[in-house]
Amino acid sequence: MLKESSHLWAWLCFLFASSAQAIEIKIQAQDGLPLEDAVVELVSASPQTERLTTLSVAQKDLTFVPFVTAVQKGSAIEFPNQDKTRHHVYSFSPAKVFELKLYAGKPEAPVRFEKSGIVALGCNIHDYMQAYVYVGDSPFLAVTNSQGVANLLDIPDGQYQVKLWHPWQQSDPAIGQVSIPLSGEVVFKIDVLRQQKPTKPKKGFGNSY
Ligand SMILES: [Cu+2]
Repeated sequence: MLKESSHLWAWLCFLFASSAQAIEIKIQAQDGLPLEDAVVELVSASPQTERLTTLSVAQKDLTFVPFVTAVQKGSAIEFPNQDKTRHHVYSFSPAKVFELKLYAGKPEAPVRFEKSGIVALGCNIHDYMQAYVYVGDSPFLAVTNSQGVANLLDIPDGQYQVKLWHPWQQSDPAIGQVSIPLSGEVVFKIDVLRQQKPTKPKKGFGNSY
């Protein structure tokens, strides 16, 4: 009887152990302060099902919102224009070369990102508009919020490599490791040169739009 119940217990433990978790990973700059707009990608050695999404990078007040977006390759992004002026969004990055010629409102089709890498976005009309799309191989991706926290949902238990990226990084961040479920708080650091996020220039420039 004792033996059977311990079997049952082992089976229950197995059920729980093979679940998926919502986890938090904290990213700091080298000064220990929280770092916003950092990409966290968890890479598993075992194959994972795709989690393709369609996200949105808006143009609002002559600024791309959000500044950094992360998607799995094969996913799409819409570029709605919420300004009164027209924008002309483009990228010359090898991971995705495209342009959405001058438009107002919503362009006809979302742009699909098929190749992993960093895509730098610009606008032909407004040079100061800049943003980034991180296209990852893995389905497990998140961008840190203003508290420097990346919220990753439904991560299957197991071992992962942690790849990090930030637009202001001064060198490629070291690749970390995590084991899910996490056993405590996980913090990684990225060495960045802090800057202002791109916004429209102050008075006297851009007001005519
Ligand atoms: Cu523009």
